Amino acid sequence: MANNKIDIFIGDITTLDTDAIVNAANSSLLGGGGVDGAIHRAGGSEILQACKAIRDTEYPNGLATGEAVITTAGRLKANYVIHTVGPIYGNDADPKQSLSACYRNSLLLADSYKCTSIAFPAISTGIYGYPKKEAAEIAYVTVAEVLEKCRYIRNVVFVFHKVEDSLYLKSLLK
Ligand code: AR6
Repeated sequence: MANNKIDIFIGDITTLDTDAIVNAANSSLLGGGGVDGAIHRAGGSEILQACKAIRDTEYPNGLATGEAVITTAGRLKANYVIHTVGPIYGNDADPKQSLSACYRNSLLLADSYKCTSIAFPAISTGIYGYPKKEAAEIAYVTVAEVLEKCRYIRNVVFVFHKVEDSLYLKSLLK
């Protein structure tokens, strides 16, 4: 049962000491607002340098929606930051599929780095406008399914900035 591996945290994802934290980035990988801005501010310039290197060598046209890449976490307590690009709600042909891919690819990437724990923000639910309840459902269903395939991940933390945003996911864990 996946539920005993899933937790909820209310607050700032940059304070967590999970092996990996996930960043709701944009395709440029060069930073932005929201959780992306918070991670780059708290983690320092090492993260941006690593993102630039990945972009220059592997993704000159930017990272596609739903894909994920991994970098150092700089000064953060986490060991890695996984950068994924969520769908822009209303702009994406199949936002459900893309959002699910963000969770799947991030989780599998963390597992391939032998991470035992990972924290996710509510990808796409801020600036990118995804309805929060639908997004929480996709996050939960995807993570529960992909956890079955993970060898190392023992703990997934869903991070919400506000208590009210966490309630639906909390109801799914009961
Ligand atoms: N800790 C945890 N959650 C947070 C934090 C934080 N420090 N800050 C915000 N949230 P958003 P998106 C929540 O806008 O919708 C950036 O400019 C927030 O309440 O960060 O995927 C990127 O560069 C919301 O529920 O990400 C992209 O251009 C959730 O995190 C674009 O925004 C996601 O909000 C990505 O937009």
